[in-house]
Formats: sequence, structure tokens, C-alpha cells
Amino acid sequence: MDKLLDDIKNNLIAGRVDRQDEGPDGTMEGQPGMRELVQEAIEMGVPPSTIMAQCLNPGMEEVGRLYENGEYLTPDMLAAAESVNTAMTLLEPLLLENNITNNGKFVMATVEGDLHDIGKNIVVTLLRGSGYDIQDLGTSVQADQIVSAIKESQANFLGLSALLTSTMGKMKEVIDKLKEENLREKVKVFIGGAPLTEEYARKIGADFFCEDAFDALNKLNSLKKKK
Ligand code: B12
Repeated sequence: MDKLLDDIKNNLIAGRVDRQDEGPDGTMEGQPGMRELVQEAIEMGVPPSTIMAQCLNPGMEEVGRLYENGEYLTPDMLAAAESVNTAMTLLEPLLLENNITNNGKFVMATVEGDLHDIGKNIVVTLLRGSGYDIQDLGTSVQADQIVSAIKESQANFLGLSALLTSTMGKMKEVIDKLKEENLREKVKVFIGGAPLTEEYARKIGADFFCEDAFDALNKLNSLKKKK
């Protein structure tokens, strides 16, 4: 099984969707790609959370490193994103299948000016699969739109994502607007994204900073226990 999990991770890094993809060096056509490998893992009974934790998260971390080193360019990143999405499309129904409980309403958005959504989508899939009713507002969402969605849905939780240092300040704008509308006490605010920290969460008045999707789930579970 370890080889299968490694193959899934490596196909993500190679940005391959299925067996027709030739891969970055043009030699991989005919070999199983993300679709076939994830399907095989599902048939073997590998839990979706294992595939996410052992293949998708570390695979995307490696893609990030390659981009930062200059070895990967934008098309390589987009190919990796398509490969992750293929995996998530196969995993999402399984995550949903096991959950009938409704743990609360969660509004999720990437803040204004920011188009990064791979991490947000992973969080959305994991939380949806864990019984949260998620309203995903998408990317580059203005503070006003986020606050209106909270008001209308009476959500218990808000998740904000930012990957750019130039957009993370928008999170404070959202929190300030929630205060203006007297909604701040009604919603727990979770923030995530590579440039953020625990300290930044405290500074802007968010409730929780989360390293990754599993950290978010743990923090939500600890809130449930406190009730
Ligand atoms: C993929 C990628 C892109 C893709 C995005 C595709 C997509 N659909 O998302 C594309 C090619 C479009 C892109 C564009 C750009 N990018 Co870019 N991108 C990345 C890259 C390589 C990986 C990001 C990623 O997907 N990581 C994998 C996911 C799984 O991790 P994650 O997002 O961190 O999410 C996890 C946690 O953070 C957490 N989390 C995230 N959000 C949330 C929210 C909540 C509520 C919770 C609880 C948890 C949580 O959980 C997630 C799952 O575990 C990063 C490098 C890096 N190392 O991060 C650069 C990076 C973020 N990009 C960068 C830049 C500069 C850009 C561009 C400006 C490039 C350009 N010149 O055009 C544009 C900006 C476009 C825009 N307006 O947003 C810089 C940002 C630098 C900075 N300091 O601001 C980075 C750091 C690369 C670099 N070192 O230069 N990018």
C-alpha cells in the first residue's frame, strides 16, 4: 500500500490526471494517473483521510517548494491543482457518505484579491465530510459579501483563506465589518493559508489559526467538547 500512496503523491507532483497524461517529461502516457490510482486505493479500502494526509497535503507542499525554487512554473502548478481536484472529486462522495450529523453552518471564502483555492477546497471537502454544512463563497470575495452571507445564513463558523501577504489584511476588514454589524460574537472565525500565523490571528481578532484542514477539524472538535 505504501507504494500506491507514494505513486498518488508523485502523480500529483507530476500534475497527472489520468493514464492519458504524458507527464512533465512526456514519457508517462499509459501509466495509471491520479484517477486510476485513487480509484484503486478506494477499492482497497484506504480511508480518504489517509489519502489526503499522506498524499495530497505533502504532494502540494512539494509543488510549493518546487515553485519557490524556480523549478516549477505556473502551468506546472495548475496541472498539480487539476490533479488534486481529480482526487478530491473521487474522495468527496466517500467523505459525505459516512456523515449524517449536522455540526453547524460554516461559511468559507478566499479573501478579496486572492485567487488561491486549493487549500480552501481541501478544508471544505474535509469539513463537509465531517458533517458541517458548508457554504463556499469561492475566491476573491469582498468583505461585504462575506458579512452578508453570515447574516443571511446565520452561520456558526466563518473560514477565511489567504495565500498572499498582500491580501491577508483583508481578513481584518472582514472581522471589523462583523463587529460593525454586531455579528462578531455569533460566529467563530477560523483563518488559514501559508503566510498566516497564530500571532497574526490574535492581532486581527480571529478565533483560530489553522495549519491545515486536520487542524481545523481538531479545533472544531475541541469546541464541541467545551459545549
Ligand atoms: C498553486 C499556487 C498558485 C496557483 C493557484 C491555483 C489555485 N487554484 O489555487 C496560481 C498559479 C493561480 C497562483 C497564482 C499566483 N501566485 Co501562487 N502559489 C501557489 C503555491 C505554489 C501553492 C499554494 C497551494 O495550493 N498550496 C497547497 C495547499 C494545500 O496549501 P495551502 O493553500 O497552504 O492550504 C492549507 C493550509 O494553509 C490550510 N488553509 C488554507 N486556507 C485555509 C482556510 C481555513 C479557514 C483553514 C481552517 C485552513 C486553511 O489548510 C490547507 C490544507 O491543508 C504557493 C506556494 C506555497 N508554498 O504556498 C504560491 C504562492 C502562494 N503564490 C504566490 C504568488 C506571488 C502568486 C501570484 C501573484 C503570481 C503571479 N505573479 O501571477 C499569483 C496571484 C494570483 C492571485 N491574485 O491570487 C506567492 C505568494 C508570495 C507572497 N508572499 O504573497 C507564493 C507563496 C509562491 C512564492 N513563493 O512566490 N499561485
